[in-house]
Amino acid sequence: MGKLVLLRHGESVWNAEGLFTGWVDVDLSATGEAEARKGGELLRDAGIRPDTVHTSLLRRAIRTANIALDAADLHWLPVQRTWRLNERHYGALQGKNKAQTREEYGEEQFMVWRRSYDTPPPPIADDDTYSQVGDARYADLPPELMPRTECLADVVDRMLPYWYDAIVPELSAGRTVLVAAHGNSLRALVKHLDKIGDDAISGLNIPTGIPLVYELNDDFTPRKTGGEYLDPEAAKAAIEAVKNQGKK
Ligand code: DG2
Repeated sequence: MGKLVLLRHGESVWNAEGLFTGWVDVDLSATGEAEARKGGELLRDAGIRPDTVHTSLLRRAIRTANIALDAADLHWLPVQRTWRLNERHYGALQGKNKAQTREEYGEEQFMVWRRSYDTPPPPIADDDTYSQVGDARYADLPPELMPRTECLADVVDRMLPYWYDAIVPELSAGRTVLVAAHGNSLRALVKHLDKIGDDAISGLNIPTGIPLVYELNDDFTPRKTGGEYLDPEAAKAAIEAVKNQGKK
């Protein structure tokens, strides 16, 4: 059985500004680029050598994989990209400031939108500046699958087919697989791997740029629940920071 390495992209410019991002295709900040490089160095230093790479269709995950692989001298690895690893579509919240949203709607509603399992934010209008309707990269997506908003349950539903069809066969063949994706698409995958309940998943946060390694049993259950961050101390602090986003 191969190894699974999960990597949330480095800090994006909208992470730095405290904005809900979702499917908006923002770039990495300079800090995010440095985090991605560090992520690659952590892989290299731990002697973890992915055989294949999977990313979302979003620049922040694509560039993170490129930068990390370059740092690990693995820039030549084969890569597959899919909308199924995209960040959760944040609906009408895309482009909105997290702290202002929390202030306007209150902590409870803010956290329902951010972390509840099955309540999506209000849908985004097709003519909103931050809508992805009409974006060429989603041209092959059947129109009825194009999200206008998503809750985490929706992400689990659209991510799992890719997990079973594209990633599981590679792991079964003994390959080490790197998945470069997002806070919430990785929360969906970790929920599945660690069998985290619908309520408990609200407490899970994934830090930017720190590889999380899962050794798997033959039935794809993790040898160690929660996997292992390659820099556990940095992960602890960064997880706390993600948790507290939107608080002043
Ligand atoms: C963040 C996650 O996604 O935000 O969409 O704003 O991982 O692509 O930066 P990412 C966003 P939270 O759900 O943690 O607020």
